[in-house]
Amino acid sequence: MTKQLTVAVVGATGAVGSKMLENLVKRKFPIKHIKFLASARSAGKQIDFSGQTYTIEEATPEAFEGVDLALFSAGGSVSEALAPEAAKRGAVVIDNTSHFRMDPEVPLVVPEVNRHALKDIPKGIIANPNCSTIQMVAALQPIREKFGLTKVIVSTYQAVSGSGIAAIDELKAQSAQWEAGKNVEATILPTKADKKHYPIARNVIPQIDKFTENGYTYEEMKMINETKKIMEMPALHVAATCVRVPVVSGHSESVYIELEQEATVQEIFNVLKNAPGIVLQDDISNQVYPMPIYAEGEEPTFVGRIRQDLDNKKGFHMWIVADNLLKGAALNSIQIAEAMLEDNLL
Ligand code: NAP
Ligand code: 3JN
Repeated sequence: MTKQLTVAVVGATGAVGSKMLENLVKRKFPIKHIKFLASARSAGKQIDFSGQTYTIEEATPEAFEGVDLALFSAGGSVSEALAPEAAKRGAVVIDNTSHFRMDPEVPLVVPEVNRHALKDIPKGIIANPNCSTIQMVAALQPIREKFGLTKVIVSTYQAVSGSGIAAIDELKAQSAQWEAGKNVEATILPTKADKKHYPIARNVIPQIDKFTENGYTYEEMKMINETKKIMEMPALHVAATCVRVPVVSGHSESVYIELEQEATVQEIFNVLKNAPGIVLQDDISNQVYPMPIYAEGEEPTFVGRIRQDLDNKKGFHMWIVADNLLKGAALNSIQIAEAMLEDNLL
């Protein structure tokens, strides 16, 4: 019989947390007892889960007593403060924030790519990568296994849901303001903390997260550093440009790769057709290619528009799309927990 777990969802009222709850039910995750944790603002409010109504609790260290599995998506500072408290009380933590991702003692896991890393969790914490990184490495790993990989250059087209519920609401409000001929109000993007805010309706914004000192944004540096860590390829050349687009859910990526060995488009099709978690959507004669509107609510990572570079036989271009709140966040976290259960690590 499958082990039944006591699960805590931290950030249960958020964009990622609500997808966690939906997918725990959808995937029939073995739950004995579940706790819904959020900020003091939400404590005492009601939340529906699997046909029943529960009360949200404030996330405190004591809330993790008796918890086997804690799924965190309430921001880096909450994870910094509370993930070690949960782990100290015996919970396995799967953290969706960037706080622990580059810690050498914390595995950063996409199960299709580096499931083996789950065997060693010295801090009791596993990090879930950034959404844009997950879908890219899921698609690149099977290609890398067959042909080797030396370089990755990616430009992203990221949906507003990556920036939380408030950003989804803002895109919807701005679209309505445009339609009504009213002034468009911008208060959230590119980041809440920045001095300037730009509209996202009818716009694209070439900034996700704040700028680092080298001119790349934190989102871009996450993609660069996390890709190298997950693929265990510190010398891989990676560059990223991350862009916000007026799409509610589903991140898209234009990716250029260089392989160690020569390959054909047909050989890459053959590899991706059999790859776990990947759906090949590439039939240009019938205009078949991945698009975020069709990826929303779906579990796989979709890949299409695969072309050989015209000047480099080892160079290939492709288009990768996935639901950023599912494979990019909640689903990947649940798949990590499922893999641990299967391997008797939880
Ligand atoms: P969101 O929609 O704004 O939700 C934030 C959640 O965090 C809410 O449940 C909120 O509870 C809770 N929270 C805020 N402050 C808290 C506190 N002091 N203590 C406990 N809970 C608190 O944001 P989201 O899009 O779900 O993202 C949440 C976090 O997930 C992000 O900050 C990021 O670290 C991570 N994330 C990861 C990815 C990824 O790429 N893997 C993608 C998106 C987000 P209240 O309702 O009570 O305020
Ligand atoms: O903007 C996106 O599309 C993805 C955003 C992810 C995110 C948002 C706020 C904080 C993260 C993340 O997971 O990298 C964080 C964080 O640094 O924890």
